[in-house]
Amino acid sequence: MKVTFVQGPSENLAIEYFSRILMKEGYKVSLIVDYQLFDSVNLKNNFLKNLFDIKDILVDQVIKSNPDLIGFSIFTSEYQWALDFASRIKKRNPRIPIIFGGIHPTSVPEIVINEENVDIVCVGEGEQALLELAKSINNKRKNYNIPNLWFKKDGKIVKNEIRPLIQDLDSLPFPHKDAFYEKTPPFLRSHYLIMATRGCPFKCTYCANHIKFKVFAGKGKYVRMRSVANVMRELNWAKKRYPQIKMLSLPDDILPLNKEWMREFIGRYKKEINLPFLCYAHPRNIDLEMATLLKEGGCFWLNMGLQTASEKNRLKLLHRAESNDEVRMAVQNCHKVKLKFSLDHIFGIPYEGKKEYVEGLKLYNELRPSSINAFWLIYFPKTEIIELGKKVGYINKEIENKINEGKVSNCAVFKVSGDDEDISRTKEGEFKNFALLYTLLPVIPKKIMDLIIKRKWYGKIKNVSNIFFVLAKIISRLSVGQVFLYTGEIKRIFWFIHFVLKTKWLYRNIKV
Ligand code: B12
Repeated sequence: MKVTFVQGPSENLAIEYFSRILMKEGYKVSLIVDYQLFDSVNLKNNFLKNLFDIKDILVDQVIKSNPDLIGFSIFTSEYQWALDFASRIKKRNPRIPIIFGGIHPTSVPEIVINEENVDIVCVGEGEQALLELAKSINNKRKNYNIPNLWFKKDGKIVKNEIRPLIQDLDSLPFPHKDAFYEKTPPFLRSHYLIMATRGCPFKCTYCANHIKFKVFAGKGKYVRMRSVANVMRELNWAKKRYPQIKMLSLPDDILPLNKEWMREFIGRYKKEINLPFLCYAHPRNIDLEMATLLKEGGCFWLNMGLQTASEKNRLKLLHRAESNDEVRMAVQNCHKVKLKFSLDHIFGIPYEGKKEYVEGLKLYNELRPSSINAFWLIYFPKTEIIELGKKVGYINKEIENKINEGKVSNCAVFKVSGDDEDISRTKEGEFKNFALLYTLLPVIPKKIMDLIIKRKWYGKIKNVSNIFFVLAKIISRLSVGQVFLYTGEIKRIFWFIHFVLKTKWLYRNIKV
């Protein structure tokens, strides 16, 4: 029994967990990575994309890996890519079942299961479901009653119930990192990806969490944490196995969920691992003790969402209850202990406009974060904010269908190509000046910003081209010593180009 996973260029923890679980049961796994050169959320160009497209070669590799099951783990941004890939596989061999799982199929399973080239959909957590599916395929006895899975059977769709959420995260084995590490050069393995939690206590209207919260209602506690001992065991194992690791990324929705946990974690982390790390938090979690713990533990970057300067809109439109004073406290605490932090801001929130963006300039100039991530609102399938988008007329039924099919741009930074749907960006030109100013604000002295606000100079910047955004981003990263993010990205692209060209050459000349 063999499962082959197909994935885009980002390391994927779900695939790493599944690989370990399947291997422990004696099943074989393999991973085919499509580097999607010039076809990613933030870097898209149709000419270059076609030039570096090796999908058919990769499909050949999938078929040659001789799988009994093929799995895709999908965000909305990857859905169309995955459908294209699946259709190419089916053309070569229609008999191998294909399963789609991840946040996109969990949000809109009824759309995904109706796709011609998708046989099975996983709604929610995949660990147990995939294992049971592999067993049934291995035993040559088709089992259509596996909780969390939807099947196609005799022209009908079998929808199984959702199984209880995994409560004891420590019961999971450590992710099989080698799956991805074998496909990447050593310099890309210096950044260790690990999650200590599952779930988030907040239900922001633009985020996928409230969808999962609904899907898993009545299926056990939604917000779960691994024990500190379990996380430390993984980190100590990883440090020994991958000595090249230079930093850690903990992209949990909110890492500092529990103070006791953080005290214990940071205490051990400092002693046993002592590498810089980045993580995400909610302003309400960052009191002085937490900021101090993070700083002392080696957190070199903390990211928090604010999304709008208007307290009223934050609560009413986004369902975020933190007040501006609470945000001020969190920010002051970070400044006090010299913890670098960024704040996320969303442009294009329905009912917001120039008035709120000017309010934002004032608030951010008072808070002076290390960096501001100015994003355009992306509407993800089934998120509550879609209803607001409909009310203000940005979204109609046709656009909603496109959102559900992953056919609108998922680039939060700027519009990537002309044929992408515009939605909230219809007024992009009008708001671009603010986005540029927000990005540059941390490097502009406070007094000059005050002057720009007082004299309303923000109104003078118009029709900013994307290149200025890129430059502004680079300047803001340079100012906080994060150039390595760009050098890393450039190295990554060159390595991918080299890999793709080598693969093409080998296929043409040696027919591997
Ligand atoms: C880590 C992370 C990243 C990482 C790694 C991405 C990756 N490829 O794994 C990075 C930083 C690269 C990233 C980037 C982006 N991300 Co992100 N990311 C996350 C985060 C925080 C954790 C995901 C994770 O690894 N979870 C741990 C694994 C084990 O659990 P899981 O993903 O929930 O999967 C479970 C089930 O879905 C299922 N399952 C998953 N895959 C499969 C496959 C099969 C075959 C089966 C059977 C089951 C199954 O089983 C899993 C385990 O139970 C989530 C938020 C969250 N808490 O989930 C956002 C999230 C997934 N990201 C999101 C977004 C929007 C993005 C970006 C588009 C942002 C942007 N505009 O640039 C990019 C897109 C990158 C891309 N490749 O297209 C959204 C996706 C919304 C959507 N509808 O698509 C999320 C949900 C955040 C949110 N709050 O809304 N992200």
